[in-house]
Amino acid sequence: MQTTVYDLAVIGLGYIGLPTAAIFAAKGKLVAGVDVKQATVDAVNRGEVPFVEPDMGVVVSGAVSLGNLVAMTEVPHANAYIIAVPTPLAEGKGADMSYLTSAVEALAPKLRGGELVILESTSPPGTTERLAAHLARVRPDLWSGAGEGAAQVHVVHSPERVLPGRIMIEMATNDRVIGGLTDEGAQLAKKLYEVICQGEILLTDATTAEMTKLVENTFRDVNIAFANELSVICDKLGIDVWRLIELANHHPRVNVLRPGPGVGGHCIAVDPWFIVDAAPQESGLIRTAREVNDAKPHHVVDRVTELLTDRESATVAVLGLAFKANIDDVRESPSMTIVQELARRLPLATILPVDPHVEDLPAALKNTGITAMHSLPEALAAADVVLLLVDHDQFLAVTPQDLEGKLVIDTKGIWNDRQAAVPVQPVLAGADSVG
Ligand code: SAJ
Repeated sequence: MQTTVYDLAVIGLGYIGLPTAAIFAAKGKLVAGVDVKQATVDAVNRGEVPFVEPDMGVVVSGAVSLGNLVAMTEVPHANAYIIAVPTPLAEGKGADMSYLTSAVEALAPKLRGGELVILESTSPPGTTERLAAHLARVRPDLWSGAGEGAAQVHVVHSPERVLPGRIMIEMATNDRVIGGLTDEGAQLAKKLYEVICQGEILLTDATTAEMTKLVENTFRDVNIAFANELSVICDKLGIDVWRLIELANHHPRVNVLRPGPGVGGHCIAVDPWFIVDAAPQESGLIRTAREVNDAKPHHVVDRVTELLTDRESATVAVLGLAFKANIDDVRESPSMTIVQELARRLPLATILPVDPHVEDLPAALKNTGITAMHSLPEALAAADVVLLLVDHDQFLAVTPQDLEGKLVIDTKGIWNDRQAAVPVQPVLAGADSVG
């Protein structure tokens, strides 16, 4: 029996793999989406997206109903493969490559020669070369000079760079970097991505492509660390950090980013460690920036506890659990650390978490003594302290009257205009300017 050979198989149907598969399918390619989770495969085959991302639902359901996108748990035969599995942080701050290793092991037996294998997962320098070496080891029949007449498999790296919340737009319009182990491989990948990418396609070697992705997120991390450190300095010196940054940014060559409660998400808080791991002696600044950003949630907790030295049984409304505005993703969110530590350091306080995008209390908060999420009006009415951690649109609508008589810590600087209305007990600096 003739088995289907797909134009493309995308391995890993998460935040990157699923939209990639769906967009190629919508452009007319016959695409297999592969995931180890049966529930994900079933959801995609029903035309559903198993997570929240604007505009993705219609593309996925369209591609599935056209018959161009089929999800499965087994890797099929395909002319091209895109690997988009997680490469999270391992103990000791290196990368956990176990998902990638499993994907390569599942893929290797399916190769027939001449295929394109693209690694999209964010990866430490040298990963693409190691991936090719792994395939060559397990399939020597398909490698250069080995099998008589067998075409070589082309391995390339093309890092994803889309922003959660804007994935569908950025996947089509962002420039794309492609790093090949051979020029031929890079050219083949370019031809494939031209189907979905309207941005510029830039070719380089695989290790430079790997570093490009890490450097983009590290650039952001280092710059956010500068803003976060400024906010801590300003708390000590009694300066409004938001006004300070606004003034400094009037200079034509200065653009300080925004401080916050810390850096969350699975990218910016993770990727710099891959550089530190690859060159520990040479990455002092990058390591320090990570440490500054990781320390920021603890600084926020210090400020709350300083405010409450005489009122340990106060009620604290915590506004925002997601790792950034207007999304529902709480993984690696600084809010998790802050709420856990508040519960530990203020055992007599009542903590009321609020997040319009998070319905159930996240698992990470289950052992804190907190039992439920709360609505914004309910938490504001009960609170002695209002701690703002995320700039969700809903929180912009909080009025000076809502905050009257309360101690306010606004880590995102969205309520600057209402400082005069808020009776804050300053500890060194004005507590309402804590960034
Ligand atoms: N943050 C600040 N201050 C700022 C900007 C951000 O504290 O001025 C915080 C956010 O609140 C959040 C964290 O940083 O906790 C990260 O948010 P983000 O929106 O900057 O980035 P991510 O993690 O959602 O997505 C990043 C993007 N990378 C860059 O902008 C260089 C995206 O393009 C990447 O594709 C993504 O990482 C990824 O997958 O690597």
